[in-house]
Amino acid sequence: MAADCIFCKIAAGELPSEIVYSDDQVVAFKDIRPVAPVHILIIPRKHIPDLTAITEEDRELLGHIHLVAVEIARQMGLSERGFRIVNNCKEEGGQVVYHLHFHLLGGRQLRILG
Ligand code: DGP
Repeated sequence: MAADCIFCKIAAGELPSEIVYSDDQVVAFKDIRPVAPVHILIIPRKHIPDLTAITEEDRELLGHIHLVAVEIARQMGLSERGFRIVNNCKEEGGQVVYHLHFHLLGGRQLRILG
């Protein structure tokens, strides 16, 4: 756990959040500023600052995060409609919170990127 990391605190239950999924490796909770009807953040319990900090050791964890994302999407009725998984990496990627997280977005038509 990293000091002063809000997502570490959420994962540890030290800050309130609307958790939709939790296991020994990851926690998923509703984004405080949703930009879509479904907007969930999926985070590893392990403090990884951003996507560039992953190592070979995190290979299984990253696969697990995606399996969890798909399962949550299924539970939210999005697996047929479709959804988006986004990682914002560092400043120009729009990252604000420096604890690795993936946004699960859906429930409305999302614009094509680019
Ligand atoms: P990013 O730009 O990818 O770093 O997105 C950070 C997201 O985290 C942003 O959509 C808002 C959300 N967020 C920030 N602080 C909190 C919080 O304390 N609780 C929850 N649930 N979400 C938060």
